[in-house]
Amino acid sequence: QDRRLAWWREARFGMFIHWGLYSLLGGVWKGQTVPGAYGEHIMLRGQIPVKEYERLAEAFNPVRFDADAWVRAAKDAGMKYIVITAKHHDGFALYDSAADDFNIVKRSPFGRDPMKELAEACRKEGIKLCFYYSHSMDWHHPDSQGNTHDYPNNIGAWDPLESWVNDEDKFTRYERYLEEKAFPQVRELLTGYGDVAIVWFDCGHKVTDEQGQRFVDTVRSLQPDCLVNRRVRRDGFGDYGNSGDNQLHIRINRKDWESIHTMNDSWGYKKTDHNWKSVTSLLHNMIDVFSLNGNYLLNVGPTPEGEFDEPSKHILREIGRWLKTNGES
Ligand code: FUL
Repeated sequence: QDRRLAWWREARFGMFIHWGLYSLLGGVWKGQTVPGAYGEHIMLRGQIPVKEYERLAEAFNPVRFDADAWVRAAKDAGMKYIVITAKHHDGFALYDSAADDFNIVKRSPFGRDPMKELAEACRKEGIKLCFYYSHSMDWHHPDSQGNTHDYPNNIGAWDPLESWVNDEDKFTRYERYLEEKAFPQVRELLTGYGDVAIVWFDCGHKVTDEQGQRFVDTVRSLQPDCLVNRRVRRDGFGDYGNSGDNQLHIRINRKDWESIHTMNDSWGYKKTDHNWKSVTSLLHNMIDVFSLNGNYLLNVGPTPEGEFDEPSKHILREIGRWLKTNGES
C-alpha cells in the first residue's frame, strides 16, 4: 500500500472534472431551474424520464474539447492528477464502452473518445490520469437499485442499503446491473487507457461489503498499482480516506486522506450558479488541508462545448500563480 501511495502522497493537489450530459442542461430543464445544488443530479431532481434524458446524447457535441488545454490548465495550476467522471450517476459513459452503448461514441454526434485523448495528453505532460466511476448508482440501467440519492427519490421513498439488500428480487436485479455494466465498464477503463492512477468510486454506502470488495479486487487484478478511494464502500476500505463533499476535514482520522471541493456549489456545469468561491478562501482551505497532510481535489465543471468557463480558468490561474510564488513546484 505504501508503494502504491508514494506518488499520491507527493502529489497533494489534483483536479476533479465533472462532465457529462447534465452539462448540456446546466441546471435548467424545460425552462425551469431544477432544485438542488448539484447540476449533475438534474435527471433525478428534475424527474426526467430515462427516454427523454437519453436523447440528450444526440445533442452532446463538445467540438471545443481540447484534452491538451485541460491538462495544461491543471498543470499550470500546480495540480498533479486529474480525476474525471468516466460515468456519473446518470449512467452515460464518456468513453467508448462495449459493455453498454449509452456512451459518447455510440450515441452522440461527437464520435470521439475524450478519455482516450485525455489519457494521451496526461501521459505527454506527466499528469496522473484517474477515473471517477459511479459504481453503486446508475439511473439509466433498469436493474440498478440505486435510483435514489440521500434524499427521497422520485416516488418519495427513502432507499438506503437495508431497503433492498434483503429483498431477493431487488438484490438479484442489482447483481445483474453490476455484472452486466459496472464490473465490465471498470475493466474497460483499466484495460483500454494505459495506466490509471486511481479509480475514484462513489456512494459506497449503497453496496455491500462483499460487492465493494469485488470492485477493489477487480481493480487490483488488472492494475495492481492503481489506487482505490474509500468511497468504494465505507471506512476501512480503499487506499485512502475522503472528506464529505465540500467538507474541509474527514470525520475519521486516516493518515492518507483527500478533501474534495467545488468552485461554486455544483460539481457539474450549472449556468445558473454564480456563487463562486473567492481565490483567497480556496487557498485558505487548501493550506488548511495541506497542513493536516491531506490532498486537495478541486473541481471544474466544463461546458457542454468542452471548455472550462472563465470563472474556473481565473481561479485555476490564480492558484497556480500563488503556488509558484510560494515555492511549490
Ligand atoms: C457525490 C455525488 O453524488 C456528486 O454528484 C459528486 O460526484 C460528488 C463528488 O460526490 O456523492
